[in-house]
Amino acid sequence: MTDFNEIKSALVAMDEATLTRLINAALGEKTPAEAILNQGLIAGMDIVGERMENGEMFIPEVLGAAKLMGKCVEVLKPLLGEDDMDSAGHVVIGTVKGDLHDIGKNLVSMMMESAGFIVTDLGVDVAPETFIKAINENDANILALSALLTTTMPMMKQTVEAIVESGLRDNVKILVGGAPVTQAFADEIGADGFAPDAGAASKLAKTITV
Ligand code: B1M
Repeated sequence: MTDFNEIKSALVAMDEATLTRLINAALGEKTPAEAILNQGLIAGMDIVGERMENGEMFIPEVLGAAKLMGKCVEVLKPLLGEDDMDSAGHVVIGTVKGDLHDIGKNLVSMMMESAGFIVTDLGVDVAPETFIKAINENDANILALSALLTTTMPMMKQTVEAIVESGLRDNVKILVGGAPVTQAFADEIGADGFAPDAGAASKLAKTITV
């Protein structure tokens, strides 16, 4: 009988050997891969996100847990139907044009994937037209924009405006974040939400798509 709490704890503790053993045992017992993902790994990452928000876990640990989660997802992926992976939605994410910072954005990307989203990560220095192309091609329902420089924050506004002009605004929820970004700025540029950190971003993405 699979104990999902053990899987959650091993992920939060970043105990790769135990986690691998538990997942293999669960698969051996014919526990469905989607149950391992949802009740074990995603539930574990929810705890990581909460600890990050509370200042109980720090960036290197969160990155470590997210990377470990990614490894486990790779193992489970062939056993999951596409519908299971798609259930949370499709996120297009990138750091806006002119900005090369990607550490925080990568963390958001990983947390979104860990929360069950399919993520198309466009990298850094992403122009508005590139975001628009990716939203169209992937039929994305969430756009996540990152900016670390006060000088590139106006590019977030330009990106939102370009999406309005493209006619796609009603198709996507736009979330923004990055060290200099605030809720007030998100409101000002007409974004749908702001998240101060990666845990909050994946939580917000989940609630906003419901
Ligand atoms: Co740069 N840099 N940098 N830098 N850099 C800052 C941002 C700066 C604050 C440093 C400083 O002066 N104190 C400053 C900006 C000042 C300002 O605008 N007010 C600065 C500067 C000036 C510059 C250059 C202009 C320096 C120069 O060349 N003269 C230059 C600009 C290059 C460019 O982008 N065009 C530059 C370059 C670089 C490096 C390339 C050397 C490197 C980036 C490497 C990389 O990313 N691969 C770098 C770094 C590392 C930093 C600092 C030190 C660290 C940033 C970081 O990775 N933090 C940074 C100082 C600082 O922030 N303390 C600084 C860790 C990361 C996990 O946090 O990115 O905030 P963060 O992400 C968080 C949240 O913000 C949030 O979740 C993440 C996880 O919790 N979040 C989102 C982020 N994106 C989100 C998207 C969402 C939601 C939440 O969507 C929904």
